[in-house]
Amino acid sequence: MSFSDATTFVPASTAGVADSFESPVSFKLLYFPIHSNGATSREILSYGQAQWTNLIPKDWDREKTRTPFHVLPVLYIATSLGKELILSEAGVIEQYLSKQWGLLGDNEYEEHLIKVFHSSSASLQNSHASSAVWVAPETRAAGVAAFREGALRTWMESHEKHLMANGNMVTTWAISLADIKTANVIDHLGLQPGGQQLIHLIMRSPALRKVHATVAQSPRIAAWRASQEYLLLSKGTRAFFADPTGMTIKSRV
Ligand SMILES: N[C@@H](CCC(=O)N[C@@H](CS)C(=O)NCC(=O)O)C(=O)O
Repeated sequence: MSFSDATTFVPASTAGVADSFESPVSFKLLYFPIHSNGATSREILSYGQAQWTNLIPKDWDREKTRTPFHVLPVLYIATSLGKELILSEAGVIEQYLSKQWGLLGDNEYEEHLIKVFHSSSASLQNSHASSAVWVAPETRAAGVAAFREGALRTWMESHEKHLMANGNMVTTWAISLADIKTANVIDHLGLQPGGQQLIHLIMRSPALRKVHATVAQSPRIAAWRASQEYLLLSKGTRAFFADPTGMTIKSRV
């Protein structure tokens, strides 16, 4: 399945599409054949039992200029009025999709608190990428150690503190975007070379362990994770991060 040209994607006027943006009919999520920055959107689409297609680039070098910022993910939204609207940027896509299925809490303040936790967990993944992934192979082990003792410990301690203060150790809004993102980042770290050591450390935190388990037990997310499509993405993620600087994502498609 192909995707539309989004070289420029912002309509001159949003007045005519605002309503239909709020009543999407189906979605296409374009991302590489790995979990990483596509994981949370795919899980939200599965949670929402959306009609959605998991699109993978066929020839990224040629296709990238047809995306808004020449990076993925990109979400294509088919609306009830027969229009196609396009969103870019992982965090924005995840927040838009979360709104469709009540994953942003019950009021404006809850919504912003959920976005705070979502942003903090997304930052942890970015911090891992800059210190332990996109580095020279000979400095990777030192980068992983610095990440584990620095950003990861700080994130764990602060999230544990907030989650414990919530009483039930999970965000009080049942399952939320924040929970899904946190669980996805934990799983992302686990798929890295030597990631089991990071998982071992994270699982020593009862609150984070509970968030991770709560998301895994959500029936529709569990069904997506049991699918062949998901298992292939896990395989692709492991293979890609085994040698991220040695081969481009494109050549693994
Ligand atoms: N600011 C963007 C960054 C997206 C990004 O860096 N995507 C990477 C994959 S995770 C990408 O498309 N890389 C391919 C390339 O640069 O050619 C977002 O948050 O979505």
